[in-house]
Amino acid sequence: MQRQRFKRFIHSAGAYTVTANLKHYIPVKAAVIVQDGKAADLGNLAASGNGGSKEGLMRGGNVYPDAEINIYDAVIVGASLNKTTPEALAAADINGDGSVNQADLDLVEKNFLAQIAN
Ligand SMILES: [Ca+2]
Ligand SMILES: [Ca+2]
Repeated sequence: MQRQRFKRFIHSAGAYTVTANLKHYIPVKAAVIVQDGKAADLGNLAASGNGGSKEGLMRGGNVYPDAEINIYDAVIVGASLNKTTPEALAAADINGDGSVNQADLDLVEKNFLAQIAN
């Protein structure tokens, strides 16, 4: 997982959707209303309500740290399914919920599919 912080920006008044795309991570996006001449604070763009994790991190899937999401990542998560050892959690608990389960494998799949769609 990777923490992304965004500071304030000033733009023309209106409603915007701000999207963060980072290679190997599932995009997050948030709606923001900008008032004329005022700065808009996005807060944590990777908050859970924007598609990020409950810790406010972008969700990834690149657990085998090569240049892509592929079968190696799925194998690592699959081999750690239902394990709660510190090693398994460090290696494959992608969403940081304290267990390695289908949700983590789903993140690998979702990120893999997003990657090949781009
Ligand atoms: Ca990988
Ligand atoms: Ca998990």
